[in-house]
Amino acid sequence: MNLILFGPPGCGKGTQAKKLVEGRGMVQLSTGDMLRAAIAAGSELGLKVKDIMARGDLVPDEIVIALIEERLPEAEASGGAIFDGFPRTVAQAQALDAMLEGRGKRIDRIIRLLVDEAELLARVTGRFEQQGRPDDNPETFKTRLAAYNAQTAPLLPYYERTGRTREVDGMGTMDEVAAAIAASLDEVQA
Ligand code: B4P
Repeated sequence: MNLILFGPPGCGKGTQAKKLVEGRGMVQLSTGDMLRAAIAAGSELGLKVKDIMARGDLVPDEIVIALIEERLPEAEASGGAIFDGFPRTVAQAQALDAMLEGRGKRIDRIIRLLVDEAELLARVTGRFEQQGRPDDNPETFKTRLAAYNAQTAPLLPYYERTGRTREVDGMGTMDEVAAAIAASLDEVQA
């Protein structure tokens, strides 16, 4: 099964993806984690994206599409992929569909996590205080939210047309949200 966790920064995509990896043996494909690893390693890619991410802007489509393409075989060999933070633009969604189609696969479920803006800000600010991730400061968070609203939210109608999108209340505890996601995935597998 291939799943997209969809929603604004701080809605719980990364948190829930990790739970699914533990519970279902799926592979988490987080473009944010891959980009942060490249920055930490000081690679050419890391140098290219460091300032873009620190500003809260999206990195160019071709970079993240290539990162995902490289990891698809690994996900296919396991229980499937959890796309976390990808796709974030219509061009990325189209590229993902083409890559999966070429492999005889598709996106089986899109889970949209619903969390209000005050809660998003509280979560990201909390993580900034604990971990100091540069793009989690309240000012940069505004830019990330604006990028989500302008470039990523327009993907919703694209996926709604497939009939495979489900909304999950992301305001509960991590375990409550995980249970709601599990119920939605069991429906696909039933
Ligand atoms: P990401 O790493 O994807 O960051 P994100 O959208 O903020 O999601 P994240 O996974 O961090 O948050 P989560 O909800 O898990 O992207 C970072 C940057 O990378 C982007 O701004 C962009 O520059 C670049 N990028 C990445 N992918 C890209 C792409 N495809 N195209 C272009 N650019 C790309 O967690 C947030 C916090 O909430 C955590 O501290 C967590 O503990 C807490 N939390 C989660 N669930 C909770 C709950 N139920 N209750 C209470 N707290 C909760």
